[in-house]
Amino acid sequence: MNSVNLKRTCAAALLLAMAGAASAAACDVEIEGNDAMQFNKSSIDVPQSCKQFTVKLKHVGKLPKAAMGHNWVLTTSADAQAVAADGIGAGLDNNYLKTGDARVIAHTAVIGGGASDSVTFDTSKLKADQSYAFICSFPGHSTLMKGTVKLTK
Ligand SMILES: [Cu+2]
Repeated sequence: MNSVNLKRTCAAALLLAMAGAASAAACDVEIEGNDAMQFNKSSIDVPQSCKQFTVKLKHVGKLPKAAMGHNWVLTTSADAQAVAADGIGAGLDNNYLKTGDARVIAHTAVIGGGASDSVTFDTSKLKADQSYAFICSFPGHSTLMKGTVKLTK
């Protein structure tokens, strides 16, 4: 094979690899929380083709979890604010979530600056016709730290 053909072959292989990466659904996502009480995403798509989906939460700030802790909590949109309100009394040790709260579909631990945590859930827990939300249930955070979750094809 001459070098021109070799280059063409390599380019074709690269294109095929890129096409493969684009069509395969990503079954995980990373989301960041910061010291300004913000997530860096306002929506997350969960592909139906994934059996399980993983959310990795990274706290890119410096403040400790007692002052600026963040978690990632998945509920239906209708339940989100009530879950946050009921979580306030649960305290940091319970990740600001009422113990055994059946409205919580998935959640990470509350983490502080520099830390990460992840949660993996079965996508069968989500219905295509239902609207879902994610929040941080640290007291006072869910008004700013929230977004939507959608099951996508
Ligand atoms: Cu938070």
